[in-house]
Amino acid sequence: MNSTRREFLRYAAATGIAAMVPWQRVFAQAQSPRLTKFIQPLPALGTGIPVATSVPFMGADYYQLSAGQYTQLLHPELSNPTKLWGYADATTGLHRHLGPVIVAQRGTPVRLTLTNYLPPIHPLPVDTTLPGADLPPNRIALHVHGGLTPWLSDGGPFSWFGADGTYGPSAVSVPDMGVPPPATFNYYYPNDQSARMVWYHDHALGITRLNAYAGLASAYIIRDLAEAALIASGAIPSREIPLIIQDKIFKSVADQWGGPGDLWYPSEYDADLGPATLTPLPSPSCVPEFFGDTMLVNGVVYPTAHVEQRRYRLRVLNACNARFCTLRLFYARGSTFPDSTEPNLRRRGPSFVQIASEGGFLPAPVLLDGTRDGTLLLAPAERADLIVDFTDVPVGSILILYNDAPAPFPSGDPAVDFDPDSREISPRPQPGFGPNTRTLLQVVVGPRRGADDPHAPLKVPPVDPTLLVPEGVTTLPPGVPVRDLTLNEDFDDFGRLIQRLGTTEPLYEGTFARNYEDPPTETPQAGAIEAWRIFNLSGDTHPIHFHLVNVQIVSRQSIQRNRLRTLGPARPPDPNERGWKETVRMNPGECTTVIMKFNLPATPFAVPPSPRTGGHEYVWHCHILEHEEHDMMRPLIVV
Ligand SMILES: [Cu+2]
Repeated sequence: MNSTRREFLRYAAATGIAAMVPWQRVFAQAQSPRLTKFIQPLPALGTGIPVATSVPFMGADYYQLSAGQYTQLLHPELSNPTKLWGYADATTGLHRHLGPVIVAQRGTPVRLTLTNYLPPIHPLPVDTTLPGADLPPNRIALHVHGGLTPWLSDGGPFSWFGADGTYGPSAVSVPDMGVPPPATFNYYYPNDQSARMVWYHDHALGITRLNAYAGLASAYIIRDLAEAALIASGAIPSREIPLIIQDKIFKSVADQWGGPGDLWYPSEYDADLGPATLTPLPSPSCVPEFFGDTMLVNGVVYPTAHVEQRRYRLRVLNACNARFCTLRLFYARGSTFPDSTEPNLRRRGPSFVQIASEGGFLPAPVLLDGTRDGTLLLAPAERADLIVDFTDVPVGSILILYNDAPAPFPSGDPAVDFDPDSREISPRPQPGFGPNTRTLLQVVVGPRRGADDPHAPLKVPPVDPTLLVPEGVTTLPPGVPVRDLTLNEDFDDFGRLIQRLGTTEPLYEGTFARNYEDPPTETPQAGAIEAWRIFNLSGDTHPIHFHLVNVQIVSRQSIQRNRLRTLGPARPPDPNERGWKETVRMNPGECTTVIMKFNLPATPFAVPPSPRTGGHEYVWHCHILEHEEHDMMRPLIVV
């Protein structure tokens, strides 16, 4: 049982709201079919995951992408190919789940034309009571997550465009490329950022969680000369494997949204989760979080990677809607099925050395040795750039990439991981098969073929740009303006759980929470430095994502229960949270202080203000997509 949520609800009960939360109900109401683990190869960049192609145009790399519906068999034992929405290179029209990846160079802008071919019926249940969700469901807004992007190309929720030629109130296409044809939109990305892996995904108002889950997401890799020099010297391995992690549920039986093999997504809110004061509840209804039961890496269900006895660079992205992941390698229990698919938790595999996060290279590499304190934790949208050395792993060894993060985080119940070793699940999950959210990837180690790679001492370039607060310091520089903000959990008009951002001034009775569409309150000046102290008054850890800016975590500090008062010492960020980030875990009962500078990107055209809000319209929000959409997002308007 989720003890913090239970605690929260006990608090709610003490204040007059009676509620009970059976943990099972937080989770899936349907279950994926049994699928054999690790019988498909891991798609690699360029050979399984397509890379988008570009042509030179107007001083930029020019991409033409389309968004459309297609089907793909994601596991040979699924009874049918899965109906997906996704991006495709318009020059090939080839759709593949999680493609195409954009590879950009620092200093070379990208121009992108996206054409919307999506059909008017969404493949997933749409709750039309969410703000904006009563509009046609085939609306899209392409957001480069982690990009330093002019607001009009940021793909914010109100910058959507429909397949029917309609546009959202903040949709402003790039001004120097002419008026785009209907159902088409032009974007401009300066790429004036150091090397890093960002990603792009849909962000349209009211349907972001569904569009991203249906497949509108891919990676966007920015390279630069400093990184190239480190690779050439052998300080960073040249063999690079992206690992994009997602959790899904596949239908076993047909329903009104699709047939067996299609993606399942909840359509009913469980009244036991909250007081549910209004009945009937909306149907379809949003849910507090979506947790899948079947894990995909690079778009493939339970894949296998074959590596040589060498060093590799793994570029990990948690692209789940709500699931956190803890990641480490264990040796498999044995070499024959099903032991080859399950970890031996007493035998740790090679360590990770983390060299970069969302905002580029860390100030120093961080060893993650797979012990309890040396486990990589990634919330939705967080990234980790890892070096793993398989040189001394015996040929023929089988390793399992293992995750045991509770869902919801941090206090979910491990019994719902479909762990075959759990005594709490009946019937017991079977070793060797999904559903199972603990085993993500099998790695088979083979002999090195060809020459060894160049080796150089592992080092990383200086953090770019220089940090605003020196490392090891948990106090703010004098004179920096501080905003106090809040993360809140209560109930919406139907009595459903709702998560919202807020200030410390109540706009509504009994809560600091504000709706996304309430007037903007975070309106920094362009070029200003600000510190935000964000008090988490809810029961969950929220990965808070900032558009436009990278932030530096200054400290985390305990807070007095449900009060805006800090207690005890300020703790520095974890070693692998130093440097720049744009998605920051904010834990329950803590105040997280971040500092950032609101620089706007340079563009070859004049950037008009947002017609809807004025200024440069961005957002900040929780990246648990079900939270973001209901309604944990606020405008960020740079003036
Ligand atoms: Cu959240």
